[in-house]
Amino acid sequence: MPPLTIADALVKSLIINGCNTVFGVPGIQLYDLMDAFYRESDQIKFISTRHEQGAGYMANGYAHVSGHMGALVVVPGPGLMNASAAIGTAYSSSNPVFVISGQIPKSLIGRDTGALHEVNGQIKMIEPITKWSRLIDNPLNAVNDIEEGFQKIFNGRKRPVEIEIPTDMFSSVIDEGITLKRMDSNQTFNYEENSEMLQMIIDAKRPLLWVGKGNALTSQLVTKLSELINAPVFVSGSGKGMIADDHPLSLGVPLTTCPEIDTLISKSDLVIAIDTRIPENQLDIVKSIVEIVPDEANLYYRDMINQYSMIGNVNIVLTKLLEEIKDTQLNSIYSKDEIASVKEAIKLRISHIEPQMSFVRAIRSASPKETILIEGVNQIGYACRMGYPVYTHDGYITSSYFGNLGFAYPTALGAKVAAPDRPVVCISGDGGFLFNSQEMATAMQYGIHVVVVVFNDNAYGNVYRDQLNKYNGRIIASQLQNPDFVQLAKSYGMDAVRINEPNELEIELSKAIDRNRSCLIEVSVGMMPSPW
Ligand SMILES: Cc1ncc(C[n+]2csc(CCOP(=O)(O)OP(=O)(O)O)c2C)c(N)n1
Ligand SMILES: [Mg+2]
Repeated sequence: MPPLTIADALVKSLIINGCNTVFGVPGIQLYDLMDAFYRESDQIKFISTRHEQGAGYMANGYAHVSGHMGALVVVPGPGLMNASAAIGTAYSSSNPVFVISGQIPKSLIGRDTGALHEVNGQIKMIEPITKWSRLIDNPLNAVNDIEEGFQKIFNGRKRPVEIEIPTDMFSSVIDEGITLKRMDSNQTFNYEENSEMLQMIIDAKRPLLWVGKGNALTSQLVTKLSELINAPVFVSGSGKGMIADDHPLSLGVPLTTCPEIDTLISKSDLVIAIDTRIPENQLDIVKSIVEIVPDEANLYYRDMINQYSMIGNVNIVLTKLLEEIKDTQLNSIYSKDEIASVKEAIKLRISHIEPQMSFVRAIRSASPKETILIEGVNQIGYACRMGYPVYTHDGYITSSYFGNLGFAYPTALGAKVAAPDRPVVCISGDGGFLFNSQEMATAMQYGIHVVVVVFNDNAYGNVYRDQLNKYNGRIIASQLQNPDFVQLAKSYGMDAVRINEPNELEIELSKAIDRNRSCLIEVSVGMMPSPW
């Protein structure tokens, strides 16, 4: 057998740790790594994209839906920088993406010689958007370093990690006695230390759950907890679907324009925040928080309210919590009618957002329950966040607090790779779509069939509207001249159609989902009112 190199060890470790797909763009610093991928190509697939940002978003969408991890391979410098908006999105969305970046030759690092793709201090650049990063430049430690990367990605908050390997190190031979290991989650939780918080939950008369993103088990546990303690449930955008939206206790993403919601929050004596941060503009009406978080307590609201933190694997904490309280007399005093009337008030408020809600209803009725919807940063996307009901824990993907244009379409492609049997629908604006429309080529090359709905108002529409309304019509840099989207999509070999009305959208989307082929639906729209 030929000796094992760092490149081989890395590719084999990816496989051992359950990764069967990587996204990326090759380049000269990665040639030895690419050759190692070639040797294992029956076990791990390399999806080559048309821009590193596209690859990063695909890894993000893949991580979100697979519940495991996404993997991204990029050349150093511009490759990693191109991917950085996507890595930042994965960071903000708590999606685990294993980033593998090349590096310039070991002897040149830090010398500022102008080596191809050099960014002097590259690792510092990536630090704020990864939970851990490491330059691997010593064959003696390489396997330990790689294993530490997997250990970090599987434990605590799920966020990107990055390793970077100098181009001349990939072919370095590692000790042949080394066995590559599968890493696992090893988080524990000391329940006794948290008994005070348990009592607070038992005592609460008006508990409220506020839930961020989690996996299928988190969703089951959250639903059980809400039923057991009779607590209404708010979710963050990324948490949509953690409790099915047709559940009587589900109140969706808390609108800031609904007085009934403000009243409910301000009358609550305890908010139980499950892996989420309470939006700052709603924090001032919250009295007390018990939060369940995987890593560190959220410090930013500590000075403003009573805050208690249970830190540990969220599913372990919730399982213990349910065991402890299942035979206890609880104190929640909500009546069914009270919660139902808040639900009704929310529905009414959302129904006034037009024309957006007519499109949202059309999208929902055309999409089977198990559909995965990707909410782009556009006017229909904002309305979806408020009014598109979700029934599965992973049925809705946002860009979280990054809120970045361009994330939606490639993220949708990554989601489809992870869930090939489920419909995936991407909601985009004309502005956002052209940030990464080149990935239509990747979709067709690899047969990744999502439906993208492009709402075309020939504008960065919400910017345009704000300039019109808030800046007295001083329109600057917000009008767009677009290509013919239908022709553009067809030139890639996709199905494409242009329509105007919500009822046409329902028909065309339903047909496109049934065909399970790549499709672009352009919807011509005009200016829309603010939903806020
Ligand atoms: C990366 C990035 N750049 C700029 C913005 C600022 N921004 C927010 S929404 C928006 C306009 C979006 O236009 P479009 O995708 O056409 O959607 P529309 O508002 O027209 O519905 C812009 C420029 C952003 N959110 N992200
Ligand atoms: Mg637009």
